[in-house]
Parts: sequence; C-alpha cells; structure tokens
Amino acid sequence: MLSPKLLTLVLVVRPGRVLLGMKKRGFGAGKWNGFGGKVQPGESIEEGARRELLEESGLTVDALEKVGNIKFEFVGETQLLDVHIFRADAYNGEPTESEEMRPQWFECHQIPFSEMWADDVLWFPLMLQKKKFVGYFKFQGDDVILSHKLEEVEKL
Ligand code: 6U4
Repeated sequence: MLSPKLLTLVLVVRPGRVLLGMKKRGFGAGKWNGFGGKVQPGESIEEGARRELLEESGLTVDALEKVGNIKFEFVGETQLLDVHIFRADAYNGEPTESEEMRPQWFECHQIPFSEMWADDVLWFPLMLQKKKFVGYFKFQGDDVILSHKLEEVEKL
C-alpha cells in the first residue's frame, strides 16, 4: 500500500503573470514551482498552504481558491504525494527571498516549463484558465512521467 503524504502548492496569479519560486533546497531543488510544502499535524490543508506561502515567499493572501488535486507516485517509493493546489489572485506584502525559495514573476506566455516539474506544462494552462482538475502522475526519478491521468472537474 502506498501511504499518502499531504502537500500544498500555491500559485499567485496577477493579470498576465504568475509568481514562481526557485526551490533552493530539499525536494525539487533547482526547479521553479509554486509555494508549498507538507501539511502539519493539527492544521487544515488551507492553513498549511497559507503558512508555507508566508514562510517561503513573505506573502499573505485573503482568498485562496482550490483549483486542483494531483497524486504523484514515484517508482520504488512507498509514499504517494497528495498535492492540493490553490490559486490566489491578490496578495499582501512583497515577494521576499527565503532560505527555501527565490521568488520571481513570469509572464504567462514565458513560464519556464523546461525548468519545472514535468507535469506542470499539462495542468498550468487549466490553472491559469481557472479550471479545476484532478490528476495522477507516475514518475520514474524526478524527470520522467511513465503514465498519467488528468481531468477537469466541476468541483473539488
Ligand atoms: P522540507 O519540509 O523543507 O524538508 P521538502 O522536502 O523541501 O520539505 P516541501 O515540503 O517543500 O519539500 O514540498 C514539496 C513541494 O513541491 C510542495 O509544494 C509540492 C511540490 N511538488 C511536489 N511534487 C510536485 C510535482 N510533481 N509538480 C509540482 N509540484 C510538486 O508542480
């Protein structure tokens, strides 16, 4: 049995651009990604998302919209990553570099997919169009997708 590990991922979006962070250490180091991490015992998934966003980017948000849920299996590993993806269209504060992430704005037509997780190119367009989705990706190592499912849903 694969045991699930709850993770969050927050994309801060402004008209025509999206804030990503260069992951400086840990899982996914060297890749641009949204802000997020493990949900801690005693906090809700949304509380975890807000905490990680603040810790990694220096930002707070009033509203977080649930946009996706993707489960990731890594061949040879027993933990399934259960990633809850949120979008925020407004924020408070200034993006600030943390020990974990270096934030940078990207134009929506210049998202650096070749330096991101391989699944991102498939679901970012849905996220940017405010569509909701669920998915399952099976990875071999950090870069190869062996199989996947991704579908749009009405509600999460
Ligand atoms: P710490 O607690 O710092 O040791 P770390 O191992 O660095 O944790 P963490 O907590 O930053 O990992 O969480 C990993 C982050 O990467 C989460 O926001 C989820 C995200 N993530 C994991 N797999 C992903 C994938 N395939 N595509 C993607 N984001 C992914 O876009």
